[in-house]
Parts: sequence; structure tokens; C-alpha cells
Amino acid sequence: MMKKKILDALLDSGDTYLSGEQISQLFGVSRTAIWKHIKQLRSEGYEIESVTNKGYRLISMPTNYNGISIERALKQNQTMTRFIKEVLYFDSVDSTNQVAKQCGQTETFENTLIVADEQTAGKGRLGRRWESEKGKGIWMSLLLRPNISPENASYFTLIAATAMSRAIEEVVGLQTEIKWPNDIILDGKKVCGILTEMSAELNLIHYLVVGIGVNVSQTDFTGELTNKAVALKTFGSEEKLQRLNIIQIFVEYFEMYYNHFVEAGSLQNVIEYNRKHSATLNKKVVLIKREEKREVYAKDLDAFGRLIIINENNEEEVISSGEVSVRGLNGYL
Ligand code: BT5
Repeated sequence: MMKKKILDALLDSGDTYLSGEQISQLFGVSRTAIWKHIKQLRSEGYEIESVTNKGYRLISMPTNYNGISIERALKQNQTMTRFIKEVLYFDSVDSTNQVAKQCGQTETFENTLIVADEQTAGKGRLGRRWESEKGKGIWMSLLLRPNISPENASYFTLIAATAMSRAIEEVVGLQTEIKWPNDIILDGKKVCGILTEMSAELNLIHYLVVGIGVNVSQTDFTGELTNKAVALKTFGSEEKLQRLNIIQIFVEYFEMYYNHFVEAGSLQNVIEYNRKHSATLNKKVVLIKREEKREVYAKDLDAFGRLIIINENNEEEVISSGEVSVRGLNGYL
């Protein structure tokens, strides 16, 4: 895309002016065409100075949320190209997990980040709905092709939860807890949910989709969400609630944990973080598996991120995340 090439050239030249002639030579486009792209960039919120006989200079970038600004944020910390190969952005889409799965069917899509400003059919686990109002949260999915066996897929939920919890702390300054296996909790309510899906053969993952939803600025939850959901805005100060920054830092942590796991087979840091920031451990919980409910004690996580419980017969038992939901004795927590 020519507009993007011109933007990259402006970014690379920093404080130095880039003349129309230089751009024209670089990309083989006319001065009039360049001017049109500059006008377009300005209308998207890029402040670009133009001085006769000197050329163009980028003064500031837009802070709005779109594909270009997300890509720039990821290029800034070098996670783009090194880890994420492509960003797809939608103003509105049914579900970013759904888009990611469609991309997954096409071999040309490698590690891809799909972000939407609004989801009209956001998905939770087991066919549940995920509320995703326009402009009010981070609704995104990572399409990945890790070379690991399908039984390890649930580890990526833990990796995503850890990366997001750390990003929220670093960017917004809020401490959260992780409710095993796929929720992030702020002040006793759900601020983020994660849905990992995959397509696999017997012992090979074809593609993996990790979907993450974070409530950022929605403050009016209704119905069953009234006492269950919360947004960062309720506790975070306005100027720190930058979705771009949260995504940027999240991807950085995700890449670190992901590589550690895929290359060295280790989840140690993830498990340690989850133990320290757990909303589930060291208390009685209710395990729900379809119609069955069991009251047990949540004791610890094992090295694979599975939940170690003390069961009804006072024996230790290990629970994998795929099969259950966890609730508190008197409600969600
Ligand atoms: C989850 O499921 O928590 C996984 C949510 C994943 C959402 C992301 S957004 C980007 C990507 N694209 C998608 O389509 N999905 C992913 P689960 O544990 O089943 O929890 C679902 C339950 O959470 C619902 O039944 C509601 O009770 C509650 N819920 C729905 N919307 C919520 C929200 N915005 N905030 C907090 N809780 C919500």
C-alpha cells in the first residue's frame, strides 16, 4: 500500500524533511499522488508538516485505534515482523475468533493479530455470548501455528491470561487476579475472558486461535453481567486507558512466554505468576462439568497449569481446563 510506504518513509526520516522528489524516486509515484496520500494521512490524524523547498515531516501520530496505529505500536517494540506477521483490523465484525479461524484455513496467514472495535457475535466458551460494545474494549484474536501437540493447546490460555494481567498492571497500574483457567478478575469481577480454539489432527496443531476480550471503558453492564463484569475504567485513570498501549505490551509479554514454551517446553514463569495472582487457589470451589457439580478444595497448579484439587474423599486429583468451569461457593468467585 503506497500510503503505508510513505508513512514508513516519514517515520524513518524522523526530524529530517523528506522531499517530494525523494519520495517520488523511492516509490516511483508522481508528486500529485504523494500529495493525495499525505492529505489522506492527515485526515486520519497524522500531523504532517510541509515546507516549500524542504518537503514533508511527520510531527505526530494519531492516537485513535485502527490497523495502522496498531501496526505502528507493534513495530515500535519490534514484536511486529519478529512475532506478528500481519494485523487485520475491523471497525465491526461478528467475532475476531471467527475471522482468525477463516484465516487459519489459508496457509498464507502466519502469526496474525485480528482486532475489532466492535463484535456483533462475540463468543465465550461452550456457545456462550461475549458482550463486545463498540469502542468500549479490546476484542482481539491471535492466529498461531505452534509446532506442538494438540493436548498442549490449553497452555496458551494461561499464557494469554498472564500476559494480559501483566500488561494491565504495567499500562494501567491495576493489580488483577487470574481465575483459573480463563478469566482475569478486577475487584472480584470479570474484566477479561479468553477463548482458545484450534483445528488439529491427531498429534499436530493445524492452527490455534487465542481470543482475548478486555472491558476497557464500559461502565454500564446490565442483566446477568451487572454484578459479574467490570471495566478497567472503573478503577483506572482515564489517561492510562490506552487500548493501543495495552495491546502493545500484551503482545510483548505473550511473545516472551510463547517462545519460552514452544522452544524450551517451559511454562515455569507462567505458572509462578498464576500461583501468585490466583483468584482460585487455596479455597473451596465448585467444579462444574455439564450437569455435575462438585465442591472441592483448590490446592495448587501443577507444572502443566492443571488444577490440583483435594476431592470429596480427601484425595488429590488433577483437573484439566478443557472440561470444567469453576465457581465460588456462593457465586461467580
Ligand atoms: C470467556 O468465555 O470468558 C471467553 C471470552 C472471549 C472473548 C474474546 S473477545 C475476542 C475473541 N472473539 C470472540 O468471539 N471471543 C474472543 P466464558 O468463560 O464462557 O464466559 C462467558 C460468560 O462471561 C458469559 O456467559 C457471561 O456470563 C460473561 N460475559 C459476557 N460478556 C462479558 C463481558 N464483556 N465482560 C465480562 N463478562 C462477560
